[in-house]
Amino acid sequence: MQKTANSTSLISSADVAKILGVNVATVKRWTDTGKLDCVKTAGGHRKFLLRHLAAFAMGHEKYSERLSLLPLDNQLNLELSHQILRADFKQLIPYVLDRAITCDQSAVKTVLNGLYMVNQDLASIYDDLLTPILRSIGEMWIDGKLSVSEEHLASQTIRDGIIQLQDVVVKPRKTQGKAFVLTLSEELHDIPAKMVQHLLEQRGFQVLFSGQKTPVGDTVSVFKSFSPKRVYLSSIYNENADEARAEFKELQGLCKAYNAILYVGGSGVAQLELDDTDEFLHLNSFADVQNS
Ligand code: B12
Repeated sequence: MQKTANSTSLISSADVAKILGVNVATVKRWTDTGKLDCVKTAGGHRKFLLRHLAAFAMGHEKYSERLSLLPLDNQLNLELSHQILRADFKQLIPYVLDRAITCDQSAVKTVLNGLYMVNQDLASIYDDLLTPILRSIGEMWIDGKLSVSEEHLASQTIRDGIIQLQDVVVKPRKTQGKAFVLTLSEELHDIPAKMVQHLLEQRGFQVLFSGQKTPVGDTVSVFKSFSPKRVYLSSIYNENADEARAEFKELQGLCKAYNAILYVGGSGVAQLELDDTDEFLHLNSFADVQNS
């Protein structure tokens, strides 16, 4: 039977010992000393979530470099687990693209969770692994190699993999205030916005995620109720550039009125033909979001 750990799976002490390459007694001692978080069942058994392991791996490089991912997914073979350990994107890009096109959600989740667990930089997973894969899905659709519905299936498989990662991403206790992440009112592309959300949460921002098709004119209530310090607009495609530009101007006005810094990114920004007198910060990659 297929067994694939995802963000809500409860992992046993025995499997955690195998993953970290230590014995069960050590795992139990680490939970007692608080070095490794866990949850306890009614029967007092220790159980672990992926985010507990991710937090431990993030704080203990010695172990993250030699994690065994096999207990996490019984479909995983040694070669693939080594590609994840080495973050070998050259091999992983065609593999994940193929798994996305065949709607193999658990294979996509295993690669994303595995990369995050071995401390691979989240912005790099988004910039250097998932962006090329999503662009290839678009090219295959344009070249007629994928039908519209197959493009939907493949991109949604990636989107689901990203969304489940949200519960694995380690969020610092200290918060940095609120950040509002949106797309304009005619935009259906929200996968990059989800990536931005995770990167900001990983930095300690509380993210107000309104995602697809957000009518800017209606966001006054968000500024009033939540006073976000930062606003991130993701723009990938603008059906009507003039209307989109007018909406952008409205958003700019709101950011000015409510003292929020406006960040903009995405392949659709060029369509807005914004001139640099406009007060906003144009970011070109998820690494930029991480350093913004
Ligand atoms: C998935 C997808 C969809 C899905 C969206 C699902 C969802 N929930 O997101 C669906 C099926 C709904 C869809 C619909 C359409 N789509 Co579409 N879609 C895509 C696809 C395959 C991936 C989009 C994506 O997430 N890319 C990943 C991002 C990360 O890549 P990127 O933009 O290059 O990002 C880089 C930078 O821009 C930056 N970045 C990106 N976003 C952000 C945001 C911030 C804040 C920052 C700081 C940085 C940043 O970081 C990345 C660098 O590492 C693209 C192909 C492609 N090349 O992207 C087509 C694509 C964007 N779609 C396209 C089109 C034409 C459409 C439709 C009009 C098709 C139709 N006729 O119905 C509709 C329009 C819907 C609408 N009104 O928005 C075209 C757009 C062409 C253009 N720009 O003019 C593309 C490029 C396909 C193509 N090759 O032609 N689509």
